[in-house]
Amino acid sequence: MLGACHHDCPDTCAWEVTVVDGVATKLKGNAEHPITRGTLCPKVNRFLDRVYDPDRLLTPLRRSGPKGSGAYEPISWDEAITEIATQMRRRIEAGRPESIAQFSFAGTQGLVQMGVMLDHLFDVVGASDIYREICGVTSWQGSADVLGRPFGIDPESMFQAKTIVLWGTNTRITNRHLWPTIEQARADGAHVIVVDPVRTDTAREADTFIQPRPGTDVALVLGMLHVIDRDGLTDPAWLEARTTGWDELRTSAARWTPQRASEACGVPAEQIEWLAHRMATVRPTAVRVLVGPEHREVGRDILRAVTMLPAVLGLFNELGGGLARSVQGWQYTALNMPLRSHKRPAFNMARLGEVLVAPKPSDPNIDMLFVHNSNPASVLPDQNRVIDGLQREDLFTVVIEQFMTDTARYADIIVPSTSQIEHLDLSYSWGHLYLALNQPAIEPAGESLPNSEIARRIATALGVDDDVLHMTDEEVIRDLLASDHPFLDGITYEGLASNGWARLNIPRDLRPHVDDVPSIPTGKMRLGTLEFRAGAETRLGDPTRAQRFPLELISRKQNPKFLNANYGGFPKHYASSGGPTLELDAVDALARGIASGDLVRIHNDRGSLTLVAEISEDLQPGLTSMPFGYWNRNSPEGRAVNALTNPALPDDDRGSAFFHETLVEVTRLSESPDIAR
Ligand SMILES: Nc1nc2c(c(=O)[nH]1)N[C@H]1C(S)=C(S)[C@@H](COP(=O)(O)OP(=O)(O)OC[C@H]3O[C@@H](n4cnc5c(=O)[nH]c(N)nc54)[C@H](O)[C@@H]3O)O[C@H]1N2
Ligand SMILES: Nc1nc2c(c(=O)[nH]1)N[C@H]1C(S)=C(S)[C@@H](COP(=O)(O)OP(=O)(O)OC[C@H]3O[C@@H](n4cnc5c(=O)[nH]c(N)nc54)[C@H](O)[C@@H]3O)O[C@H]1N2
Ligand code: SF4
Ligand SMILES: [Mo]
Repeated sequence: MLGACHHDCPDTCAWEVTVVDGVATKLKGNAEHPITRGTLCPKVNRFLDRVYDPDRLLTPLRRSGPKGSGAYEPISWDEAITEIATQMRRRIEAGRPESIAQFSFAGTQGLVQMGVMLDHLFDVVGASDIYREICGVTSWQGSADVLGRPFGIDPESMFQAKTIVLWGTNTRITNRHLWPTIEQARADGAHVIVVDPVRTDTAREADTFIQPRPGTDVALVLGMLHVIDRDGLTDPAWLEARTTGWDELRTSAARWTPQRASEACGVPAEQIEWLAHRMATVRPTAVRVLVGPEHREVGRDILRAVTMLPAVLGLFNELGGGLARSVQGWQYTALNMPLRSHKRPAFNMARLGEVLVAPKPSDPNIDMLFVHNSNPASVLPDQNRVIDGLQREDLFTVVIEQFMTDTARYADIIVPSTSQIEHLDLSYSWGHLYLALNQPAIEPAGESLPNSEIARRIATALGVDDDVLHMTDEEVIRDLLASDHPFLDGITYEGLASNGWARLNIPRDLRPHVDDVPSIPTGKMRLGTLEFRAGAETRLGDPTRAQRFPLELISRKQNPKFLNANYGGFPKHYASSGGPTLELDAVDALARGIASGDLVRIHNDRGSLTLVAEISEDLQPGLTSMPFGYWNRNSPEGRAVNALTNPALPDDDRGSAFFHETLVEVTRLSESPDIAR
């Protein structure tokens, strides 16, 4: 049976499931799919083990012990739905539907199971929503500051590039199916450059690795712009016709000699000069970004600065060049996306802990939490407060899940959801321009149900009479495809069902922002003043705090067998070390008397963890790193890296939390690993 991966991964692979006597026996990448090219990835190669895992949740459950204890008893679907509907109705009838919060993210990216039905249900009910902005929105904003609606180039077109800059993205790990395109370009003479504060697996395979200090990319870009202007590397006709604000930008850059930029960002001045010249002169030049640098106070500034390079140099002019970012915008434009009410009260998802334990006057007063497609106890910053909130006795929590995650353990009712090979869905991609139809290959495990069906059952129990909530999954997909947008010309449900996938009908020679400027009213990219600043929780930004917590902590997606927190409870997916380690630079380790293998305590005033140290040559002095994705059970404290990370947000409560701007101290522990938090 033909299907597609549901993970929040830019690759959206198409797959084939072999089924024998109702049992899925083999899962393999679709060989015909131009991006998948027949292979999946180390996370998903053993996905069938996950589907048939003995710990899979198979019946609805009611809590039978204290919150967090994991003690549950099975109940019937009727009991579960009745209880959920009763709890919701009580709040709706009391005139406070906003005390119910829907909390969801991208556990599945299939459009039906990710949202359509449940979102609609909570829209109709008037429950509180969250700004689902932990990923991608800050990047979008930074690029939008320059490009208006920041449509990126087709990443597949990068095979034509001669210079490829992977700017703060760990392609080999996070976007592995782009690598063959990069290799193809390289075989044709392209030079691949990685800009990252960490020597990542991708950096190791690059032709040139550029290692700025964390959060200093704006200084690096200002130095490059200085060189670009000084050496006349711009095309005045392009700047005049296609941009505004070049005069302000060159004034900003005038003071940033390569020497000064080097002092701020740590990249040698000669390398700054070289990168500016290479990008400007050996073209087409593609700049690839995803989300890494966005998880910072200066994340939007960094993305804006990086987007200015293709704008100033006119890199969009040549096919294969320009800014290659998320292509979600193309996909959502093509599809007939359901209308959302957008009238619900909302708060930024990264503030869940605060909203539950110490709400601001403007926050809704939440006493019912409905979680699906997300694992907030694991993925959010401020983990200690998130868990304090989930422990509130007066909070009624419902979780739809496949496994007893860090979040599910605090639920009052857990209901089991189907896996991707058990339900129907339409998969879009933010890493390429292909749609895929995921058809169910086997019957649902145990009593599990698709999220959409759970929404329909709750709607029926609540007596909500609404057309959308009566639609079948197939009808929803047909409706998504029923737009008259030319990008969908020729793409039908039947065609997808027989072929599995289809490329959006976007001409391969379309140069976004050149042939078609879909977004900026003036048709001109916005440059303007650019300033380098440091985030508040960094060594430069807060020297006083840095005296107590002198190291910066980054928590990346570095495990090839993890996908966010999906596999962090599956020991077969762990790194060879057997669990998370804290990576330290040799200079910092020496100063603290720490050797590889020592037990250390990493802490700040938000939390503390005990784990094994590993001296790494991939970092730089002052920078530590811990992988994101391990479940909380992997430390003696029952917490993971997000117990330490910075939950601060932009003033308008929008965008990503500042995860990577986190100051910590690390100390060598003597004998006992047991410490209080
Ligand atoms: N420290 C640190 N924290 C981070 C990040 C980081 O880099 N560092 N990255 C951030 C980013 S970019 C992201 S996107 C978020 C990810 O945050 P989330 O989207 O919350 O994380 P996931 O682990 O991808 O998925 C959550 C859950 O969805 C469930 N799920 C899968 N399919 C279905 C389904 O069909 N139905 C239901 N009901 N559930 C399903 C899975 O079992 C899984 O437990 O984390 C953020 N947190
Ligand atoms: N194996 C695997 N693949 C995944 C995921 C996963 O968990 N595991 N998660 C998926 C998801 S949800 C997402 S959003 C994508 C994310 O994909 P990426 O954006 O590629 O991954 P990240 O690990 O978030 O960050 C990428 C890099 O940003 C760097 N970085 C941090 N701060 C800065 C900075 O100030 N400047 C610069 N230049 N670089 C900086 C980090 O060191 C890191 O190497 O990956 C997806 N793919
Ligand atoms: S997680 Fe990403 S790379 Fe792996 S199968 Fe899914 S879409 Fe492909
Ligand atoms: Mo993400």
